[in-house]
Amino acid sequence: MPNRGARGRARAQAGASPSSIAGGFWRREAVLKFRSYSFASPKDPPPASTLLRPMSFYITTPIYYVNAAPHLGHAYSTIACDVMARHMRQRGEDVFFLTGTDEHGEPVALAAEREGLTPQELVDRNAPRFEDLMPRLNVSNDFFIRTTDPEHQAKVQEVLARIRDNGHVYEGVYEGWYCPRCADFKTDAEAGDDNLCPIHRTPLIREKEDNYFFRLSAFQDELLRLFDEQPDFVMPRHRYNEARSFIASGLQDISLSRSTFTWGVPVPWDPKHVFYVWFDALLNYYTALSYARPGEDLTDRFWPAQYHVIGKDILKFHTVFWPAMLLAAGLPLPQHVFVHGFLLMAAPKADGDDAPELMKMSKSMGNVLDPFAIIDEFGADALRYYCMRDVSFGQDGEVSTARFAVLYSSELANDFGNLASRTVAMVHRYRGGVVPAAEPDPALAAEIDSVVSEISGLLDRADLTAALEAAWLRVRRLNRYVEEQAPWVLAKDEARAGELDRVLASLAEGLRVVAVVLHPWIPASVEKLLATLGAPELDLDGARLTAGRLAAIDKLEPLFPKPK
Ligand code: ME8
Repeated sequence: MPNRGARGRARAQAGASPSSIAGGFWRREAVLKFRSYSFASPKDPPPASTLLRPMSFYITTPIYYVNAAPHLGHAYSTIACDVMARHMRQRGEDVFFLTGTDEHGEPVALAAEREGLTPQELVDRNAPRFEDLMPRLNVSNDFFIRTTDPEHQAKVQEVLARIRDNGHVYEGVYEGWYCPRCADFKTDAEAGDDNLCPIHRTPLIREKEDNYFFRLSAFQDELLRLFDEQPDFVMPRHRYNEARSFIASGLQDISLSRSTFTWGVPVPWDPKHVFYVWFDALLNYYTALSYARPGEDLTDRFWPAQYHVIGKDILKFHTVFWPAMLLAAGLPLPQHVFVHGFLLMAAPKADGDDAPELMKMSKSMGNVLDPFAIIDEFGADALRYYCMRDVSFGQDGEVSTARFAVLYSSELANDFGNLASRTVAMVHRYRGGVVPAAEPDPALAAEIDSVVSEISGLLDRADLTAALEAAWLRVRRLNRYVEEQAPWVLAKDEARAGELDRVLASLAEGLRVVAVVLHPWIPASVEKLLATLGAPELDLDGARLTAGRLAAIDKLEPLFPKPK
């Protein structure tokens, strides 16, 4: 088996995050936050030795199945995590951001068989499509895990053997319904009268096989206690309620292994079995830390995760199975599972009716927006902005190419692009390309500066849409300021030169500050703009209007040009 870990390690170093951004204010805030939740031990205050260290912030996307091509839904979760990771780095936190691919299980084995390939050949061909998506999206992941990495597999065996040693595994026979497309077992109630998968509407398979079982039922009370004690364990609230009622309705033991196919991580105590793909997959969040950096184990530094970000389709696995597994292994639990909604897109109705129906974007429905095509035409920033702006994070939302085009031109090109162009142009026209060292307008400064703490508070709760809106309010405020102050009028009157200096300094500095806070959403455009302003620093400590911060600036090409 090729050493995928080594390939990933090379990427991990190339994509390593800037770690030395100063962050005095944020560090003070960090020490007030209790970062790890360990169900086994009471919440103690952090030890004094951590007081001067940045807070570690570990965030993960789901790992994606490789038996289909990546689509905008995958890009969506990944961009969301990237926004949070980049923001935390701006606060000076110690960030680790993980994404990757889920490569075992029956669906992959079946897809390989259909194509006349071995499963390994299939995953080696398809995983790079996902890995290549990351730089195209300008995503700053610190590692890309593949569940076929030998280091991952060894760690999965170690943790699951520990769960068995702890008495939570027994041997039995599974008889019931199974959906190969979900890689999930279904209860009789879910199978209904027609024995169809409630998600895919395809026939379920009646399975009878020897399995090892995980004693999920034994964790019901502990899980309920976790939910009661940590009401933000699952976010947003309606997903918390959904997960809690699933637990409260009674938990059944679940299959831990499969014995009718071999494409998976072998069960070390009985190699006729492979682990059920979800146990292998969920553990990626934990195993990656042990080998993402050559010769270094990052587990103590980053475990437990602050945020697992997932779509609502995999809520049960992450909010019920996963914490139960960690409790069974005696490992600390993540702080938050944030469950976002689906991107929906109009799809032709199956019955040939003309009126399209809004459906979850998915390959099998044929209603997929191709992220690569959008990036080719408009750039990654435009895609990133659109995804975070148009669909309220945590809710379902419709996406369409028409709406994308509207927001590109009205918000990115007009609101932000024009603010940048005209600010830079006026500094050149009226002051020879040098930003005056005047004191910025205090009223405006107060309105703009408050964006930093506002966004930080919102992103602590993963409220990505509201945080972007908070930044955009300031973009609009600066555009209004231009109209209110009318620098072109001031420029006609030599006696008002001081006023013009102040207006230009306020605008240029205001633009710099909103650009810095917008960096997580539209990093390439912001870097281009900040380079023009001669102020490339991204740390949030420096994101406040400051006299004399800017001096000579360059000319600026349009940030969001009309598409070709
Ligand atoms: O479920 N809208 O992988 P997967 C929003 N391997 N997000 C979407 C989406 C849509 N229309 N479609 C997909 C798996 N997603 C497992 C996960 S994790 C240990 C194992 C996103 O390739 C969303 O995050 O089916 C969803 O949860 C995930 O892709 C499912 O990806």
